[in-house]
Amino acid sequence: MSMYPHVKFLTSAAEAHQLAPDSGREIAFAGRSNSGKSTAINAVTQRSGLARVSRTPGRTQLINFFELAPERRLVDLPGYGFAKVPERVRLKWLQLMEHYFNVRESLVGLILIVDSRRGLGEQDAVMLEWVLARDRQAHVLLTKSDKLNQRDSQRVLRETKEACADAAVTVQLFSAHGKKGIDEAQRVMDKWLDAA
Ligand SMILES: Nc1nc2c(ncn2[C@@H]2O[C@H](COP(=O)(O)OP(=O)(O)OP(=O)(O)O)[C@@H](O)[C@H]2O)c(=O)[nH]1
Ligand SMILES: [Mg+2]
Repeated sequence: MSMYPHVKFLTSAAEAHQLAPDSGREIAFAGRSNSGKSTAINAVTQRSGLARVSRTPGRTQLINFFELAPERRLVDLPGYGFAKVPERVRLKWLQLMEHYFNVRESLVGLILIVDSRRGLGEQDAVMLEWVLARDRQAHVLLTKSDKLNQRDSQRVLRETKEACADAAVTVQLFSAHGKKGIDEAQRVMDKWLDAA
């Protein structure tokens, strides 16, 4: 059963002044375009239609806020790393993200979504730096692990743990399609949100 039966879409922000009120606690989901962010949000909230899943990478250029319970939110940050995005769009993304990570008091942790077939990228490392600089925690989901065999998934898990050798970062394998690692991700989120 869903831990958050009343989860609902709250608001979208394209500009800094449109962010949801900064109170309570929230967890941000970030990752490359097409890494499986929206699918992961749907899996951990057990609501298949909550965050839109697109086959066209980079479509989500908004910060989308979802309310899990009063004063408890999930945030779907716009994806990055999509080659066809114009420079002007990329700069706007950068400004909005820097603003978000700088000001957000209610942010308790970052769930970083990384396609397990690609591994941790440069921009992923920057996201981790931003959140660690604010003394927040991070949890990496190596998504789409159903696409890898046992040996390769264990290798990418080990390599990612080595690359994220900071006490505030944890890493796990995840597959929304294979229903793998959903409980583990939910436990981390519940702990961060103080819901357990
Ligand atoms: N095999 C497999 N495919 C997945 C999994 N999770 C997501 N996908 C697929 O990956 C594609 C992108 O998923 P999204 O959830 O839309 O990714 P996103 O990161 O939200 O993408 P943007 O919002 O466009 O940046 C879709 O075609 C999904 O069906 C998974 O666990 N396994
Ligand atoms: Mg998405």
